[in-house]
Formats: sequence, structure tokens, C-alpha cells
Amino acid sequence: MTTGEELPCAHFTVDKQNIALWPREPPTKRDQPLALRKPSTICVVLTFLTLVLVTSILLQSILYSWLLGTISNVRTNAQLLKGRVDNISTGSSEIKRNRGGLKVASTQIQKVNVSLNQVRSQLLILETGLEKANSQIQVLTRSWAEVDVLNAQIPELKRDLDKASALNAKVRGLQNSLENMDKSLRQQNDILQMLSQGWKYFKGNFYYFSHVSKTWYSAQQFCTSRNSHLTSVTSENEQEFLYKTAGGGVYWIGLTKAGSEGDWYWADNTPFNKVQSARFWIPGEPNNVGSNEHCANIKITSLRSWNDASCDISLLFICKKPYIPSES
Ligand SMILES: [Ca+2]
Repeated sequence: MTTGEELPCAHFTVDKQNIALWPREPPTKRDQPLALRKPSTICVVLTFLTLVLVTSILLQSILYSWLLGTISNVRTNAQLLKGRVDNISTGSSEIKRNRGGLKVASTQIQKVNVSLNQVRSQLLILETGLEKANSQIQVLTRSWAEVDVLNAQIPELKRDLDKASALNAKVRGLQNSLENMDKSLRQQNDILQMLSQGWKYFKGNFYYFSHVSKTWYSAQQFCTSRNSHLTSVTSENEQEFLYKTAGGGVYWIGLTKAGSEGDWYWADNTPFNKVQSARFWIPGEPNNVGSNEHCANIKITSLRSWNDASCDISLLFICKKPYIPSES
């Protein structure tokens, strides 16, 4: 390329080892004139600027891709942050809600504290009670030991009890005997009292043999005034007792007639057995002399000793009353 005086702008030379950008021919450093040096300086500057440009373009492309990556990272981080902020706002509302709950919980905790204090005081009371119970248990344990000792004594006590019950039976027997003795003593006492007053005792009855004479009716009145009647005779033994005790004296007995011609009857209301009594009349009696003999007496010392006589004559007499034991 040749254009007159103008110097070519640049020239590539290729040798075996190097590629270089140079003007038409590599300058020889020694004989290059100063006029030629100016354009080569511009070339260097241009080349440098070109290099700077290329480098900046390369750097920009590299930086651009790096920036894109960074921006996407920032975007991702922003989204994460946004999520966190959302979480935080949600948490904040929950915290607000929880604050109300906390107030309620605080009140409840205060109540629980009060209850706890009450429980504590009750526990103290319970502890005191437990201590008392413990001491009582110790007392009971000692008592139990005493009970054991007593338990061991039970068989012996049982034997003693058997003996005691046997003794008791004996005592009851003795008591009955004593009561019987007491009863018979009282009876004897009653009898003795009656005997001291002149009565005689025979088989459950008292008999009074008078010392003065009276008509039959007066004699009966005397007997009733002493809770008795003129005597009845109901057996051979009694008849024998009476005539023997009379000893030959003549004594009114309680036999009389109902009216002048009536049947015989006993003054003490004992039923009169005419057949059984027939053996006690003196043979030939009752003969009712002058139709005026309506009262009977014991006249002689014999089983057959009865005679009918006038009720108006005065004779000794025999009263009779049954023995009734006095009430204890
Ligand atoms: Ca007669």
C-alpha cells in the first residue's frame, strides 16, 4: 500500500516465532526519525484504546452475567425476607393474642397461688393431725400388747368362769334351800304364834278348844270373831284328833240343821257327806229328842262320838281355821 508520502498506518509481520503489529516494516530503533515517531505513537495509543475497549467489553460481558446471578440471588433473598416479614407479622398478631391469654393465665396463676397457700395451711393441719394420730397409734399399740397378754389369760379365766358358774349353781341351790328354810321358819313362826294363843295345829288346820261354855250360836259367833268357824270333820284322822284332844269333854262342833227338820250341814260351808259321816255318830244318834236337837257335839272319847242336842244348851266348843302361810 503506497499512498505518496503518507505512511502506512500499520503492518503485520510474520516470522517464524512471532506475530507483530507494526507499520510496513519493523522500525529500526536506531535510525527512526522523530517525524516518523508521532504517527506510531498514535497507533500505540489507538491500539491501547482498542485493547482497553475489548477488555472492557469482555469485562462487561463477564460482569453482566455475574450481576445477573447476583440480582437473582438478591431477588431470592428478598423473597425469603418477605416471607420472614410475613411470618413475623403473623407472629406479632399471635403475640398480641397470647398477651391476652397471658393476662388470664397470670390471674389464674394468682388464684392457683392462693389455692396453693390454702393447701399448704391444710397440709400443716394434716401434719399436726398425723402427729396426733401417730401418738394415738402408739398408745393403741401398747394397749394391743396388753390385750394380747389378757388374751393369753382367757383360757384360765374360762376355767375360772366354769368353776364360778358351778359355784353359782351351788349358790342358787343353797339360796333355794335358804328360801325354803325361810318359808318353813315363817310357817313355824306363824304356827308358834297361833299355838301361843291357845290354838292347836293338825294337818294344815288350827283348832281352838274353848275353856268356857256357850250356846251353839254364841260359840259360832266367837269363832267367826277370830276368823274361824265351829269345826267341820272331813276324815277319820281328823275325827280321831278331835275326840282324843277333847279328852272326854263335851264340845260343840259345826254341824247343824237348816231349820227344825232340815238336812245337816257344816257351818264353814264344807259339803256334808251323810254316808261317810254315819260312822261318827254314837250308835242310836242322832235321835232328835223332843224334836229339838238340831246341833251336834263330840260327847265321848270314841270314833263314834257325835250326839245331837238342843242348840241352846251351853257347852265347850271347837273353832277351826285353815292355815294360810303369810305372804313373804
Ligand atoms: Ca241326841
